[in-house]
Amino acid sequence: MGRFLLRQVISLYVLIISAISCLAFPAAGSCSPEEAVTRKEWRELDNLQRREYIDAIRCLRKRPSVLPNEEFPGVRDRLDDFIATHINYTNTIHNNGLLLPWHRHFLTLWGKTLRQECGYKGGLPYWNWALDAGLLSLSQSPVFDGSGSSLSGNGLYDPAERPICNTEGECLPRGTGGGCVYSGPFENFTVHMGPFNSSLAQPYSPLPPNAFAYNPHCLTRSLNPPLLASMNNQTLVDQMQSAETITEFLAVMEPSDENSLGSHGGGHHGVGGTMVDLFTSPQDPVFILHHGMIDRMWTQWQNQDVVNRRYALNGTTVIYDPPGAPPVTLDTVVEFGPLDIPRKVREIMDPLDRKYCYRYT
Ligand SMILES: *[C@@H]1O[C@H](CO)[C@@H](O)[C@H](O)[C@H]1NC(C)=O
Ligand SMILES: *[C@@H]1O[C@H](CO)[C@@H](O)[C@H](O)[C@H]1NC(C)=O
Ligand SMILES: *[C@@H]1O[C@H](CO)[C@@H](O)[C@H](O)[C@H]1NC(C)=O
Ligand SMILES: *[C@@H]1O[C@H](CO)[C@@H](O)[C@H](O)[C@H]1NC(C)=O
Ligand SMILES: *[C@@H]1O[C@H](CO)[C@@H](O)[C@H](O)[C@H]1NC(C)=O
Ligand SMILES: [Cu+2]
Repeated sequence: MGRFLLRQVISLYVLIISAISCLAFPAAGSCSPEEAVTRKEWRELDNLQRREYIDAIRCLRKRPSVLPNEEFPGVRDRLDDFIATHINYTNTIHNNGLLLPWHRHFLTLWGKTLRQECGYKGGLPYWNWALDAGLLSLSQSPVFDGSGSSLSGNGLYDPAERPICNTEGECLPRGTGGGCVYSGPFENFTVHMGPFNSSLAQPYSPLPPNAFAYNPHCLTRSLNPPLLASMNNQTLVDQMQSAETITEFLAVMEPSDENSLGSHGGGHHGVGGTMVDLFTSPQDPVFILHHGMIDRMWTQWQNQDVVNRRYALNGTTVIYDPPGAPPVTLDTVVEFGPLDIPRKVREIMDPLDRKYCYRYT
């Protein structure tokens, strides 16, 4: 009798404990595809939805930062918290095994902040660059047409724009702008940090000097259709989707060789200007949409074979995967500065995890 009672007490106890931990960790488990928020391509949003997203970004500019301005002079508002965080980790989250997981989480934190602090209701939009990779002029793209429901168009043509060259002295054909963005919602949009020389992005490098200095200047672009055509076209999308391993996928998306662009680099250089600065590129609003497409490519590749691909990783935690750098594992801890607690890579691998719960069209 007594033992029976004891067992009942124990099961009641277990019940209470699990109820409490359920409340404390409501994010545990996974959500169904039906519950998931759908992330759509920019063209799939109507003008009103596009403007809601644009307004939400403007709202971030009006919200106070979490990082203190005395310590981070370039951080003037909530958007800048994201920029400073990206600067801080640049040399550990690019051209290596962390590109995909780190940026997946960064995008989600961005979306969460838009919803919680700026009343944004939709899913994050993405930019399917393959739809624009055949255009002679990107002003034909709804993302860049310069209208009030675009993310603004080109930068002013700057005849003095310097070509971008790699460490082997090979230079990319210059883009069509180079100066300040002069149309659409982000005309004369002031950004606060950078630019930094890409030579500062090196394995084990310290942060650039004055990494968080205040240097107000306009958002610049230099749209480059031929570059986009060669790095972000549908053939390459198909090649990524038919990759057998994450290593093959990354070889197209973002080779760790610093002299090849991949589709990740192609999107950055195809937009040009601010987007080419490895440290501060999230200052261009199109950054989130470009990385949305990257995350979509990864998600779709993972979904083709969940058993073998959900937790597939390759590469290191140091930019350009130098020999001897620590390999990324599911237990690697990634940090997000003031934006979130540190996370294990394992937590970031599944978009249908409760803490994410999104899918792509
Ligand atoms: C942007 O700057 C240019 C040059 O200073 C100026 O002519 C134009 O009116 C500005 N546009 C807006 C919307 O402030
Ligand atoms: C970046 O630094 C490299 C090496 O110090 C230098 O050769 C190059 O001119 C710099 N580029 C810019 C745009 O300042
Ligand atoms: C896509 O880009 C690759 C690599 O630059 C190129 O070989 C291929 O011909 C391109 N495909 C199309 C359809 O433009
Ligand atoms: C990871 O990538 C390296 C270098 O590309 C390759 O040699 C290795 O086989 C890959 N490992 C896995 C598990 O794919
Ligand atoms: C920058 O990274 C360091 C080391 O990981 C961390 O302690 C610091 O909080 C980070 N700061 C920001 C602004 O992300
Ligand atoms: Cu990045």
